[in-house]
Amino acid sequence: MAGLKTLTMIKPGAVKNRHIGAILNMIEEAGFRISAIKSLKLSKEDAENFYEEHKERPFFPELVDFMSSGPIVAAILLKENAVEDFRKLIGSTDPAEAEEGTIRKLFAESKAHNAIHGSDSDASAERECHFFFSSKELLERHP
Ligand code: IDP
Repeated sequence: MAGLKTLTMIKPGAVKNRHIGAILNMIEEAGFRISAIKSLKLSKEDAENFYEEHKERPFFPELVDFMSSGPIVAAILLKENAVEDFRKLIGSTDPAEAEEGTIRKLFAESKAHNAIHGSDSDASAERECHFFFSSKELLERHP
């Protein structure tokens, strides 16, 4: 059975451009329950660890610099089929390829500065939720 949770980050560009409220509204309107949420600034080391799987990619230094350039909002989202449904809501990595009405189409500035993150599998969601939240904050609630 598909998992019930996913992890999102509203990235520094979207926070700076004051899109937190609009993005959280879209997330709730799409049927996700926000079960944990916080605003914080990642260090370079935090960003390197979070995106460890991309460390050999040419864009890795740019990604780490961007993700540690300002505050982000991290949240755990609950819904049936959370990972797949949330990837649909955010759209393709490159906003030029994202469908109309998706969060990245509306708020991303570029492929590198693409407004929002969504876990790409249930295993990633599990790892990423623990990256940001303590066991007390990780209380399972029904979506
Ligand atoms: P995803 O976030 O849609 O799952 P990934 O391929 O996992 O996309 O890449 C992680 C993040 O790395 C992207 O969200 C984007 O911020 C950045 N990124 C991916 N590809 C490029 C690129 O070609 N140039 C610059 N940044 C990129």
